Amino acid sequence: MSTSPLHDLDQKVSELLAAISEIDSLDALREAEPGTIGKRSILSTLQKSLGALAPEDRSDAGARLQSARRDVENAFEARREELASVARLHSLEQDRLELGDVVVDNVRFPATTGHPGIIAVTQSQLEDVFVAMGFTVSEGPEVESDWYNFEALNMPPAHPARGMWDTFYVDLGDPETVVLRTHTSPTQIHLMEEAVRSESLPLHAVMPGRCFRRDAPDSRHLATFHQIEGLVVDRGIGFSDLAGVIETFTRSYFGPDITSRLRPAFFPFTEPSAEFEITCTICKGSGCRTCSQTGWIELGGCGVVDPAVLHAVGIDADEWGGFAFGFGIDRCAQMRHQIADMRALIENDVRFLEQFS
Ligand code: FA5
Repeated sequence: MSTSPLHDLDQKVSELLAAISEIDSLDALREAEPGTIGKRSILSTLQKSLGALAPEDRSDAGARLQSARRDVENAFEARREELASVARLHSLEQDRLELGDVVVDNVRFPATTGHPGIIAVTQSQLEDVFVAMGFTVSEGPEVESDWYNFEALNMPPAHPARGMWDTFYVDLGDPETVVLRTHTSPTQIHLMEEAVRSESLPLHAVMPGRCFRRDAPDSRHLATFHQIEGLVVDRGIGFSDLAGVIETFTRSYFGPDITSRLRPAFFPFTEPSAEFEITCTICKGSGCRTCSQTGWIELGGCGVVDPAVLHAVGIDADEWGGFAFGFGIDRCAQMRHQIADMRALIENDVRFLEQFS
């Protein structure tokens, strides 16, 4: 009786698997592949020899050989992934920059590590305060359509209140239809739309982010600055809930010694509306250049969400109400750290920045 061509198949397969696991480069792996599973490989030779088997033995033997081939192919694939990941790590290691001390004219300047900037730190402190009060944190786009920045916020085209924000327009689509957002309020609209889509009202969220206005930089203004928006949409919400949140925020962020006040104001998307001010921390209220001699600094605007805004996003204003606010993050940082001129935040003077490391 002649021996089956597959009598030592298991042995051969283990030898092949062992050999594959020892291949130590992607090039060597590529070279080994044709000889192992290609046309002239042992496996293909065995495949051809199956023709000599009795017809009733052929299908079992074919299945065994197929399974052996799959094992070997899988071993190639697994080894390829291992070697590729080793190669990736190696290349990352090679590309790594060694940032050490710098020596100039025999003077050694020690290497320093970076740290988050004052605005990033302030933003995360503000988020922490609001998260502790039960708010979630969301972000929205910095480039907005006219609809999100103005129209959905109850400012139809040519509405005079649009003049409250000196706007940068983006040269896209029809003229004056795409803007760099002038405030974080459009993110309210995105959030409410999403809550309506996913039927997930009520909503309690803060939305930090960068804003842009054609404001001439001065001691309290920059052309690129940051706001943190707040929005609550719930049942039975009123102005007193808003006042409570603002009071809690002021105490948590600035401490119990800071006095705050709400003054009646106008925003098209809230009614009633207010401006939120605190005692100027630079002059402690006696009047200085930073607060234009008033003793107060405006940190943000706020109010009860106008039913027209709820209507624009398809929320039933008879069932739901809400309040919203938008505070300047740069202003909060300025007041907390008593920075007399906000332009210091963007001058990149290392001596200034190092104070906040
Ligand atoms: C608004 O932007 C409203 N969207 C706020 C709001 C939200 C009202 C929700 C009602 C409900 P205002 O233009 O006043 O309002 O800006 C709010 C705050 O952003 C200001 O008090 C100030 O702290 C900050 N801010 C505004 N413009 C600048 C600027 N150019 N540089 C730095 N901070 C600024």
